[in-house]
Amino acid sequence: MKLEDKKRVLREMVLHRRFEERCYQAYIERKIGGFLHLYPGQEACCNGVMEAARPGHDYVITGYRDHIHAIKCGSDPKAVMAELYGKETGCSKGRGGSMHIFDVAHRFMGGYALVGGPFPLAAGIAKGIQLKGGDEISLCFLGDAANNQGVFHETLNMAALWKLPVLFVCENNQYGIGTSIDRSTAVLDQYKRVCSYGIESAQCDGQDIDVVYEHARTAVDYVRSGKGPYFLELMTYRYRGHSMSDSRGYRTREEEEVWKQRDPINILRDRLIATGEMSMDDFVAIEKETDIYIENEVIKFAEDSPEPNVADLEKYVLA
Ligand SMILES: Cc1ncc(C[n+]2csc(CCOP(=O)(O)OP(=O)(O)O)c2C)c(N)n1
Ligand SMILES: [Mg+2]
Repeated sequence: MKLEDKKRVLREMVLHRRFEERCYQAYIERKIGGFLHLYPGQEACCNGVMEAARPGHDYVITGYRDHIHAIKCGSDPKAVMAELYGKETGCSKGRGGSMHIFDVAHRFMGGYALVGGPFPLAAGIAKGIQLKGGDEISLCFLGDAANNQGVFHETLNMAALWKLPVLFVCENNQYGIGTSIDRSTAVLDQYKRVCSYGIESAQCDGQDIDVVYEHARTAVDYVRSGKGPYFLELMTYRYRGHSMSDSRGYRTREEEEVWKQRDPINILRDRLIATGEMSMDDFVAIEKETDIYIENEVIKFAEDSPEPNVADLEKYVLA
């Protein structure tokens, strides 16, 4: 990644972290309802892969932990926050909420609540690209536990058979809700599971964005050149609970601390400081500017936006 890009991405990752932490606060204040799955700890995954791809041009689909993927594709953080607030100005007009961020204009093809649901949709998008002859690729970001759904295997088979331009990104954060991967999954290395379909794959550190970026470049280039699907497994960790009602009784605080020692934002920040590209004061200033932006623009927009009109209840409902 070029130096200028690294500085920009650090700023973006700070926005992603603070945006999510502000969502947590808004949920406690009962401004946001329903389910809320947060992304802190995993920022290098989405950012590293998307820096190697073409946000807004390539199609992206993911599960319910979806706010940051949408923002990375180009969605306005204000429209994402308004969606979480259930407001008419939200990117799904307040009808979707946290798990159903959607922004076709930026080719963010949605967050989905069904675990594994996006697998065949990502393959379908890739088939569409193939039929039209475009140079886009389809990116499918999902968790480790999603790989235990039958649809994972059906999708891999067809994707390999038809050489579809789809990159599967497994954000392996070691848990599916409160179940650790070693209690749910027979083969712990997810990237090995796709070998039986003849799909190229790799596994790497998901906390260091430079490592993610380099692996993602190989993966993206492979898929875009028409060779078929690729599966990239990123080893990562979510700091907060699965959703909001999760006291994390299934894991130790010591384990969490070990992962926080390798925080993706700190890794990039410290590298830029070590090479003299920025100072700690510069970083603190970025955090402050970000907080002001989130408060004065993002939150304000969501707060000030109108609720959906009750008379419009059936609008946008397809039956
Ligand atoms: C089809 C289906 N089965 C079960 C659930 C309940 N559920 C919600 S999240 C989840 C775990 C998913 O974990 P993972 O794929 O690792 O993603 P992560 O939350 O760790 O990002 C489960 C079982 C669901 N939403 N959909
Ligand atoms: Mg998981």
